[in-house]
Amino acid sequence: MRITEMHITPIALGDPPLLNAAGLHAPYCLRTVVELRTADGLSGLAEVPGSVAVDAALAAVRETVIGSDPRNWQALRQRLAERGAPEASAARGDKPWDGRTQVQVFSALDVACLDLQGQAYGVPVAQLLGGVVRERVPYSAYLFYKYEGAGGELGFGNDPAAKGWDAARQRAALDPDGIVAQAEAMVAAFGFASIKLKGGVFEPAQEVAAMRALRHRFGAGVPLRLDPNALWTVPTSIRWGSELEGVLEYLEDPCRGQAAMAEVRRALRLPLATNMCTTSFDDLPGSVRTASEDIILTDHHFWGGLRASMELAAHCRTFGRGVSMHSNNHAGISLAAMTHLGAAMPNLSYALDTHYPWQWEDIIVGGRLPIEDGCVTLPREPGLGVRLDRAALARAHAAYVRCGLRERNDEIEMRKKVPGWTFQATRW
Ligand code: GKR
Ligand code: MG
Repeated sequence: MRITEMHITPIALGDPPLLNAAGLHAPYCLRTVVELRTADGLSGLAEVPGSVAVDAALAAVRETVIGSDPRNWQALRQRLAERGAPEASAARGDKPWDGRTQVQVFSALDVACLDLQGQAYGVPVAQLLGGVVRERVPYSAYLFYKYEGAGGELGFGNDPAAKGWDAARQRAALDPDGIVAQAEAMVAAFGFASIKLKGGVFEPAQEVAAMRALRHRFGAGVPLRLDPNALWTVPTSIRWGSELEGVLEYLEDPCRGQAAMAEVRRALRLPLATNMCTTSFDDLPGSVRTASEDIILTDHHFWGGLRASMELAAHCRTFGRGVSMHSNNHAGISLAAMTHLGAAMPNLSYALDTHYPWQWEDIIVGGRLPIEDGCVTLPREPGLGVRLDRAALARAHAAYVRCGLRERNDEIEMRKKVPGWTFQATRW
């Protein structure tokens, strides 16, 4: 089996004006779709966060990829590493999302090769990762403070006919009542049984009040999480974290770096999770030494693929960490990949994050994957179980060309609303 073609297609999908620690989401989120084709007519897919840097890094390895056997991933991985190894965690940057490039090349190729392998062997990717532990993978509602509007070509909330979640996705949510209303609509539409709020937007008191309002509305049976994306100091994290003891399932990245997280963790009776202080294998010795978190949120896009995330899960089991998953905006190929990983990970201890409800478009045959009772059912077909809708891909690529965005920059977007606004790595 030989890879004969590698296609790299940047796309843009509509994204509402969601607020976070680094500013505001642009009207489109960018993704890059990678397709590997084999001589015998198979097509293997992957999707990664989009940027010109990622696209260039993918294009730079095309010659290494072409001619490779996708069933021999470790051999291809080694050849790729000789050209440029995945970056260490220091290159992650200080934004809520991971700024590395090369590691996404490994992720994209790992996933697309697994998709090909699964199709060649007639089994789902989850079986290649070790076997299916659960057929229905639980996801969490992911709430955001947001401005009015839906983003993309829907035109900032000017669809008065929208109902249910489609209407709620357009509405502003800037205070605890708005967050509770958003949660009600999202839970009603998708049946989520856990709820996360993206914090780091308003002063801690306001975000803690929103968590209390959610607790009041949904009760102790619905686990809650808050993620200020490391914007709090250690004293702030301890002060407001102590208010959240008994309210949250876990507090995610209240402050920055393993030493600070470890200090907060020692002071609180509240589990801490991270996708910011322990983000790659070179962070694991520090995580063990400092005991910086209880739960590591893997993300196959940034740990180097699905197989790397399974390796991480084994470390988590060895060192007594819980494991779950982080997300950024994504389409159905990534949702399928995350679901195979969630289906195969024996020690998955929490519902996974997903931004999927915030988008309304997709690029896969059959349209959007359903989320029911808060779960995505593992696709049954061999490989990832999703196929490219080429007309939808062409539309999403045309949107990419038209929109002019070439990398994510939430600070620039925020300045359009709040002139002079600047990102601060630590704010409160
Ligand atoms: O989409 O604005 C966002 C999030 O802030 C995202 O970029 C983060 O990476 O969801 C993420 C997180 O858990 O930190
Ligand atoms: Mg996070």
